[in-house]
Amino acid sequence: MKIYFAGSIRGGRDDVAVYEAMIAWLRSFGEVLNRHVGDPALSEAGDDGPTDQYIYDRDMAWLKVCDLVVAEVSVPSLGVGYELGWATALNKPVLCLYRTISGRSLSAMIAGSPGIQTAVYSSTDEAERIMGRFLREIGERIGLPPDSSGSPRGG
Ligand code: 6IA
Repeated sequence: MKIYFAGSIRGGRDDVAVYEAMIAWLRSFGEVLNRHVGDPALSEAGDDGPTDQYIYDRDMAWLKVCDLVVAEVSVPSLGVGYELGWATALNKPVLCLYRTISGRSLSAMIAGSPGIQTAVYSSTDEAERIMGRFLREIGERIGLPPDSSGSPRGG
């Protein structure tokens, strides 16, 4: 199962530890294509790689081939919003995870999108339960074997 993980980079790196933990967990279920989103060494400047166009082209290519998208959207990010717009246009299954921080409400363009499942969570355990359900549901829908559709490998 190819998983596209979206999380804020230039929008702010406050949640990088959350992304890192989610990506580590998701990697038991499949290949996380853009796992550097959870790399603490990748700063808010997001400029420690090749050119912006290279990043754009590579991420769009990954978005097109992924089986599903998981996004952590608590820290608002233009790039994540853009990816979610494309993901829904490409008919990819999308799960958005959201914590209510700073009293901010999630954008209506995400919360109101019929192509996006949105879930509010408040702990790592809860996020993992929500992601597990989503992976199982999509795994069954696209006919992937159990070890890559919601049950940890080897367990
Ligand atoms: O607007 P933002 O930068 O917050 O957008 C974040 C989203 O855009 C993430 O979900 C990523 O998929 C994508 N994105 C933005 N910048 C990068 C990036 N920069 N690397 C990968 N994905 C990115 C660093 C370059 C890398 C080669 C180390």
